[in-house]
Amino acid sequence: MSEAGGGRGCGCRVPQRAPWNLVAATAALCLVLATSVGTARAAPMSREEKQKLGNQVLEMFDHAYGNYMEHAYPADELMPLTCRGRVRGQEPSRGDVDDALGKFSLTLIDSLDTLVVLNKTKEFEDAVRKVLRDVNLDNDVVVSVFETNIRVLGGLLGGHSLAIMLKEKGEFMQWYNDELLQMAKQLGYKLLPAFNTTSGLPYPRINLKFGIRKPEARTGSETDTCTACAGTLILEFAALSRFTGATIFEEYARKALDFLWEKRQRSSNLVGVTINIHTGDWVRKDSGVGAGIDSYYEYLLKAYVLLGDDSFLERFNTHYDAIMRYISQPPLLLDVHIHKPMLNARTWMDSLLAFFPGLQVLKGDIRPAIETHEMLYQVIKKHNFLPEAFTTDFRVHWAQHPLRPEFAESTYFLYKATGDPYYLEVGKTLIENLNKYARVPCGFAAMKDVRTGSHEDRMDSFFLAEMFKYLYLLFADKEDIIFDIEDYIFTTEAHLLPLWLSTTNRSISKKNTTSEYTELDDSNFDWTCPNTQILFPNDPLYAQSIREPLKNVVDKSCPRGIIRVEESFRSGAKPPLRARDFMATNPEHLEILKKMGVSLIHLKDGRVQLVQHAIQAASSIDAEDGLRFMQEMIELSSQQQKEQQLPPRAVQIISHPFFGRVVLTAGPAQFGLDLSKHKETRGFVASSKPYNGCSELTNPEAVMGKIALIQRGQCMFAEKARNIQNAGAIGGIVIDDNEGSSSDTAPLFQMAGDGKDTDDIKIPMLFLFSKEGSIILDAIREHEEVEVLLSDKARDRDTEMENEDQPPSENDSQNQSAEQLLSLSQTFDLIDQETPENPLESHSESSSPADIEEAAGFAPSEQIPSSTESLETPSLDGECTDLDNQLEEQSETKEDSNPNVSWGKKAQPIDSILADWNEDIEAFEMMEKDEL
Ligand code: DMJ
Repeated sequence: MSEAGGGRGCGCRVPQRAPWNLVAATAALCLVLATSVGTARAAPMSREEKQKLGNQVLEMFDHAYGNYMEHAYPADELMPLTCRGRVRGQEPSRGDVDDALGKFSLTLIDSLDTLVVLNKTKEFEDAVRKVLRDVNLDNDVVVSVFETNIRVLGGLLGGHSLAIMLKEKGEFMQWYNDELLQMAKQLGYKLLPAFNTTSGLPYPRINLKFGIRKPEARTGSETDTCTACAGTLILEFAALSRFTGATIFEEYARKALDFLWEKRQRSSNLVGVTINIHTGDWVRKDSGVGAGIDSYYEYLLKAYVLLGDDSFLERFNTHYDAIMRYISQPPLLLDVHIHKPMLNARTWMDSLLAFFPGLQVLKGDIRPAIETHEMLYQVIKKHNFLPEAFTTDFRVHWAQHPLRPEFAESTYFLYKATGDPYYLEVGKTLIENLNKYARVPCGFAAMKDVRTGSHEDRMDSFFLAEMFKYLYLLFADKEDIIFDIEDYIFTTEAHLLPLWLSTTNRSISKKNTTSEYTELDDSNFDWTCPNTQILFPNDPLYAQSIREPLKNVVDKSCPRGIIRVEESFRSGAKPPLRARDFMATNPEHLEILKKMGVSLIHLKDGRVQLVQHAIQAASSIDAEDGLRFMQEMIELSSQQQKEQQLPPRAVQIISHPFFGRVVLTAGPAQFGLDLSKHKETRGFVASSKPYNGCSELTNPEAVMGKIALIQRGQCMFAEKARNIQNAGAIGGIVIDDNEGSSSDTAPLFQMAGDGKDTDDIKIPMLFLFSKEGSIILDAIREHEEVEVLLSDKARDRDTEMENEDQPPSENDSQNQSAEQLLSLSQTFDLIDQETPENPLESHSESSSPADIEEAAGFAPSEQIPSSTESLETPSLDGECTDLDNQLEEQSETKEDSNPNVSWGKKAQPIDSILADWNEDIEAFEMMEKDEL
């Protein structure tokens, strides 16, 4: 990162148009600085410790890169579980994710400049030769323009930038003659047909060989693209133009940016997530800083840094002001609607926004960066990784984690800005978690479910391009890197482009950009502080003082709505009442309700009905507040119903040759032993007879003391459980009878009881879809004796079981004792709310062969109800204290009951482990067709 740009217009001032919270933040800062002496902080890390961690990063990189080169190259990516290359067309399609793969040895190209940063100059030289010798950019394959730009074009340019740097130093790359740049230029020309639209926004995909629209191209009919997809080209394209003198690339990228800027929503200055490339209409009008938009903002600021063009800074600052006004709700960043920016568009955040604190450092706005980063770190501490999406009260929304680097990126930049060793400790945790949970014998595997620890057979190229770079740089001192990193800017894929490009081939002037810009005055630098290498060298306690109030923000989270202080500041009224805070017994709340046009009716059965009539509100602002209040109440109710649901469980195969490496995501049961409260159940598996488990078992001797496998269907789940329990089974796994079903493609559900008392069922019961179930069935066929562990979360196969597991989400639920009934007299059709994924539906087994499944009583409706629908809402009072106590109690119980689990792997000699692993790989290969 260069600090050059952020340094313009120095002066860390209170912004003139500052929202209330930032003014307060600035005021608080003075107070904090005066009182922070003596506040506990992370101890400084010794040079030895930093070097040790740096070496660990190097070893991890070798493990990832070495396995890619040995087992996958020249394929695009490594499949670390099956230890082979991912070749597009030879594997089942994963949809859009595969559009990054162009049969151009993606991981090798994406890793080029990482090799130099990590001081692996010889390997770099060798890698460049391989790229020049082996890579073909003319494949008949449809690729994403965005991904090809940031990973391949960026990778080639980063490689070229460091190749010429090394050549100039005189020791390495003496033979190099701009060959990578020539390849980059070739690729640049291949991408240009994508820009053949009236808007200048590129098509999202292109055929590397046939371009767009030709019959052979198989692409070109798309109408929409994401904002980031169209707005994340300028760094690579401008660098290509300036390196080569061919101005066309920079011109095209500028034109696309100009169009997006023109299309911003003028009243909010926000952009939507997707746009029609022909009409310029916003297709998705929600707006955040994560998926779909993220790097558009990043590239505006970095384009200013790299190209020195004020127009980019002015645009960035305009957007940033809007982001801080509407989206930033520290420590959260929440999507809003571009036309109604005071309305949240989601109740969850995606993991891509974790880059934003890093960008805020570049901007010079450190305080919110520290806050958001701290919140994200606490989510990570809870789940080991950042789940792809998590709710505003920090529950998992999408459980995958494809080893994304954004959080490491922000950690690095915050360390650079603050010098606070706390961020080194954060980096250390990231390293530990990667080694403990993602490392497999053949690389690092993405997490399929952070809650269970199950893996996916993928290691994305960005893991090598970004993660290792940022982690290594975090611990490196200046002398550990063979060049001055400050002379370069990081692209969104962490490729390095030299800052001297700003003065090279500047033939593209502002003539191609919109001409509305005036000379920037001071107000354009509101929020901007001088961004020197260490922003607070004399006050390392600064960051600590900002983190301190947030230290329990996730663990002790009492789900709350977000208070929109700006709104109340604007109207001069009290902040609008949030659904979370509402108490039907509070006279003040009732008064606010009345003002908002919401009336409250006490029903005979003690419940309460809420009805809103906008025309009865005191003003249009109050009516809007009322509308939002009702909307929040619905979301709250739906969320809390969801919280009652049980999280997924894990079935882990622990016997030879699996040794815990195979973890299957399983659905829980609403009856039987609760695995989140009790220690896990471990046992050998045996099929029951009859296999459907719907009558007394004819093979009790086979299932006695074992975990019985039963097929789904024909009778209720509870009936199956009773039959196997009577036969002496210690647990049961129900396997779906719908062939081909998988937790990859179908939402998991929990097995409901039979509507009667199920207290007699004492054994744990889990559900596996057919594909996961067949892994166990195949294992029995192959190995006869198969031992599994049924638990709430996969256990670490190498070490003792973790003691600090999550509190079960069923207990996160709010106290439901005092029911309130909410009904609405208004249909909220003006809110195009995204329907959140329902992670766990609830099913009851049908007794009919047709297998009719009904949602259990408390399965939530995700729909916004119409006027006649009603919702149960929980007690809204006093839940925080109770919840905290519950959680503490639970974690104590858990610690007490957790035994150590060891598979004896530690005692195994290395040869035997390798032999086991080979067998393991064979087993995986057998499962290949099942898309493990
Ligand atoms: C990377 O490819 C880039 O950082 C991109 O901007 C979005 N995120 C992925 C990694 O998560």
